[in-house]
Amino acid sequence: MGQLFTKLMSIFGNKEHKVIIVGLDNAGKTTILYQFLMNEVVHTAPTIGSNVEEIVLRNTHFLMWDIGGQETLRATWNSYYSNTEFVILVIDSTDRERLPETRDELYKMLAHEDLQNAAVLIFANKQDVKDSMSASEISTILALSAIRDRAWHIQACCALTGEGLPAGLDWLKSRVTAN
Ligand SMILES: Nc1nc2c(ncn2[C@@H]2O[C@H](COP(=O)(O)OP(=O)(O)OP(=O)(O)O)[C@@H](O)[C@H]2O)c(=O)[nH]1
Ligand SMILES: [Mg+2]
Repeated sequence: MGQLFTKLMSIFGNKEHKVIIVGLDNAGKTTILYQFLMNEVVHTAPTIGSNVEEIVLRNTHFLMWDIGGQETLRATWNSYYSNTEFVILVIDSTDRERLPETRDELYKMLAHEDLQNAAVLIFANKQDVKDSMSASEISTILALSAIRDRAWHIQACCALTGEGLPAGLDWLKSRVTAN
């Protein structure tokens, strides 16, 4: 009965897909979440804890958790991992210095047992800033091509204009359909 209910829910598009949005502080996670929700730029303050919103894309429901990225908060990220289908990793493409720190956080997450089935979408954010790193440069530094045990995708974007965000959401949706 439970299984039938789940099946019917998925046929009618009501299943909620859990997404966590992670990345270092100041990457633009909260800005992206509210662009998804309202198509506008909200004034943000550093997130302490998390924000959660339901984003609906053509009948597919995503429950998105935007988690604070300050160093002291990163130890709490794993309390959000269970039942996560998608990880969105947001990168400040102007922050060359801390890209190795992001890489460490990424590989720590990928090794976590609760995320073994999660696909990963990487947003190379802040592409509007001159001299920001390109998506392919970031991809090389993060060694993304070495990730073979799950689906991943990198997308250049600018959370202030929203450019690149719909393409990222489309990728999430395509993965839902693929599963
Ligand atoms: N130029 C530019 N600034 C951006 C962009 N996206 C976000 N910002 C700015 O970056 C700053 C941090 O954005 P937030 O969304 O609060 O960052 P966060 O990742 O949620 O940070 P924490 O909550 O501390 O983890 C804000 O001043 C945003 O306006 C972008 O695409 N381009
Ligand atoms: Mg935030």
